[in-house]
Amino acid sequence: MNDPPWPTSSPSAPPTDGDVVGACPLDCPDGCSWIVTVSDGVATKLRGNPDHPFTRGGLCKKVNPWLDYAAEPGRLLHPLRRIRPKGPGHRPDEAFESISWDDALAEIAERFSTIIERRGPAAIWPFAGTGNVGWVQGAALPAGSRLWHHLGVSGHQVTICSVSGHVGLGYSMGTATGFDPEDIAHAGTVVIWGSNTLVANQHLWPFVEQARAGGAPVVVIDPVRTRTAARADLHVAPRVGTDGALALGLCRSLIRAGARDVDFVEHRTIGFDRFAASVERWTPTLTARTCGLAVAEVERLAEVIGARAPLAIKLGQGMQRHANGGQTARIVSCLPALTGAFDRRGGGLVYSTSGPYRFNTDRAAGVDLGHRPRHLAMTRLASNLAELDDPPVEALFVYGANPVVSNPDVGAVRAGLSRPDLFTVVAELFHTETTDYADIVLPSTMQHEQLEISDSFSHLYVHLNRPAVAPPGECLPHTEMFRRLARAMGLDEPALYASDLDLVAALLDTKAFAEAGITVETLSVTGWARLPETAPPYLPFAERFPTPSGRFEFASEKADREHQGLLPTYRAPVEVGRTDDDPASGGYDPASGGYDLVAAASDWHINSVFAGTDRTTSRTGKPVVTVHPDDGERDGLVDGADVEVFNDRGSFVATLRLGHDTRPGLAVTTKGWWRMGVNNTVAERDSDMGRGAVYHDNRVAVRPLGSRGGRA
Ligand SMILES: Nc1nc2c(c(=O)[nH]1)N[C@H]1C(S)=C(S)[C@@H](COP(=O)(O)OP(=O)(O)OC[C@H]3O[C@@H](n4cnc5c(=O)[nH]c(N)nc54)[C@H](O)[C@@H]3O)O[C@H]1N2
Ligand SMILES: Nc1nc2c(c(=O)[nH]1)N[C@H]1C(S)=C(S)[C@@H](COP(=O)(O)OP(=O)(O)OC[C@H]3O[C@@H](n4cnc5c(=O)[nH]c(N)nc54)[C@H](O)[C@@H]3O)O[C@H]1N2
Ligand code: SF4
Ligand SMILES: [Mo]
Repeated sequence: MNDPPWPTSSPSAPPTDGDVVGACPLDCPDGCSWIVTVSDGVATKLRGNPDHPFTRGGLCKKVNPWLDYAAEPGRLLHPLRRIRPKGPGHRPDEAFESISWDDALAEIAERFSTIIERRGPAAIWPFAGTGNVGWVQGAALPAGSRLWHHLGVSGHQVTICSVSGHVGLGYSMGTATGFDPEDIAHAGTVVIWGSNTLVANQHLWPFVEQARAGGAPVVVIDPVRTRTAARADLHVAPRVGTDGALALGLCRSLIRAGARDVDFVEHRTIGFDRFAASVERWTPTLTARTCGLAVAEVERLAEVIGARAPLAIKLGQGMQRHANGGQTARIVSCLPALTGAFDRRGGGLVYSTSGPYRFNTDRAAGVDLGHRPRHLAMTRLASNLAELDDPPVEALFVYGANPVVSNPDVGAVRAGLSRPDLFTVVAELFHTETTDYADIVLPSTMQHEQLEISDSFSHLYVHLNRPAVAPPGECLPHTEMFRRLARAMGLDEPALYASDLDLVAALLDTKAFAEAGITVETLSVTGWARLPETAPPYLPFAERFPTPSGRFEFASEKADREHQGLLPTYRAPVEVGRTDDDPASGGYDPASGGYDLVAAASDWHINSVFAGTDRTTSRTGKPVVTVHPDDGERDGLVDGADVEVFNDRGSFVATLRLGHDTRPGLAVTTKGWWRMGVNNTVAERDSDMGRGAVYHDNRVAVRPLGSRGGRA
């Protein structure tokens, strides 16, 4: 039971001295390559890898103090067992006692085995989040897949982040993987749509500036005047959730202005005529009214995006966190199709570069070991805990996830996690609001202490992250936790005991990697390599689109069969973006008060990582919510005062700021804060496609703290 977690002489063994290449594990598009300097077995310095073509030696202000973060006094170092009732009522040092790994694993094995015997394996739900998005330890595969397949437990759908956009773009483009983000430097016009690039994807920015230097105007479409929007040549701020209408209006204008690439549309697309007929109703007047813009703004935007080819759209995740998010992404992709931009370097659309089939994930995940009886949506944690029977969820294994902060409808999540019959294991780095509900807490390694392979959703490189130092205390990588759990459960399937190096080898076991000469050994030296079959200039659609017809599909029979409409069509969001005069909108009267709420990426944390320890909060200050001064005056809100933001689902408290960087009727804050509870107010509803979350489709009211009144 007490074997050292590492084989001793291989790329997975930490050295005593020297520089070790690795990569940031966080759920950030940039996927930075890094170098850790080790001296006498201690990590003394972390810096960006200057050789990396996309991240070019940079990290970010969140991750620069990574080694300090790893050494914070609150770091979990030993397994813990709960000795007080679940919930936030007790400090962690009162709520838990330290136990040995053997005792922790024996208890988990015993509970899991009993549950499997009584209810069947589907009663166990491995709940993997995006705290680490690598392919060995993280959420990408996720870690433990072989054990989960072998046991036949419930499957876990990571619906929390980007799925609606993936499904929506799948109908039109066949994939959400678009152009090489580096190629945005070659764009004729850059449109950054629903992405706060300077905050959430900062290493893309130099390539945007390169395009600008070449004459490309930079357009940002975001209801908020973000830092990125402030740097644009043109910023258009539609009402939240109305981008689909805006894109349809732009398609109509481009068609009418003769900006269509006739050859591309004829030979590389299907359904254009029907699509063109369907957008006729989206006059600049209807578009402007639906989106809360001036007609002249819509016309100007159409002019700018039609003027210089090729058109490059960087689509962010923000604009698909809505009830209509999938359809919106699908509509936006029609713009570069109209102008034939997909065929040119620096043209088209990019949402995410993470194509799922680059690694041999089936082998690494052990899909041949068993099947998963059902698949549970991550963002439906509360309702799944409350409502499922046949069988109910009786055990959760939570790793790299902090659902009490990150999930929608946190009040209902807390209620579910409080169920006395639920057995919850949480593997973590620190105590979180989620460990408040754990029966057993397991201490995890951090990236510089483990072997990992990763890629990115904004570049086309693969990384090997070598462990630089031995783990502190009794921390273990997830993979080792699952090997030991398998042993504690008495399982004898050899595939469950594959080493981390075996898992890396399984991931790289494809013809494409072999032909490109990319192996563990080569990656151990450089830390990164260009993904096979993506040599620049990378034009993913040069021959065909991976759709059923092989063409870009303005009209999609697949979408039609799946009840998503043959043609992309605008539907109003459920809670936000309502207008008093658009019949499709639910008839909201802006004079009556209430706010659309957007809680997007913060500069200082990445989701809930770095958001909770004393040192990080001393840098970040308190959470802020910004509203327009006109609204503030109407609602009696004072700059700098604490306010309560609420709706019938719940509330949170933040410091009010009055600012012109938001539109009237829109309140803006950031996600990830611990003990703030922004997601108390968010509904646990599915978006239109892929069961995605609807974080920015949220209606709230704001009132001075301690007062009553106001309505959502
Ligand atoms: N209101 C609102 N809410 C949102 C969003 C939004 O836009 N608005 N965005 C959503 C999105 S896009 C996402 S991806 C989710 C993310 O939500 P989650 O899946 O919960 O992921 P994170 O908050 O990134 O990290 C979760 C936990 O992982 C832990 N962790 C980090 N590294 C490791 C590790 O190596 N091992 C282990 N065991 N733990 C680790 C961290 O300490 C942290 O507590 O949040 C969503 N929540
Ligand atoms: N610093 C930092 N970086 C991060 C993260 C972080 O928490 N902090 N999170 C990471 C993760 S998990 C992800 S998924 C990505 C997400 O990063 P982004 O793709 O940038 O997504 P969001 O932060 O949700 O929102 C981006 C922008 O969309 C805007 N937006 C919201 N609703 C709408 C809409 O209806 N229309 C339009 N046009 N815009 C809208 C918001 O105002 C916001 O400025 O970033 C990653 N990078
Ligand atoms: S969080 Fe993003 S920008 Fe910061 S180091 Fe990690 S990958 Fe790079
Ligand atoms: Mo995300």
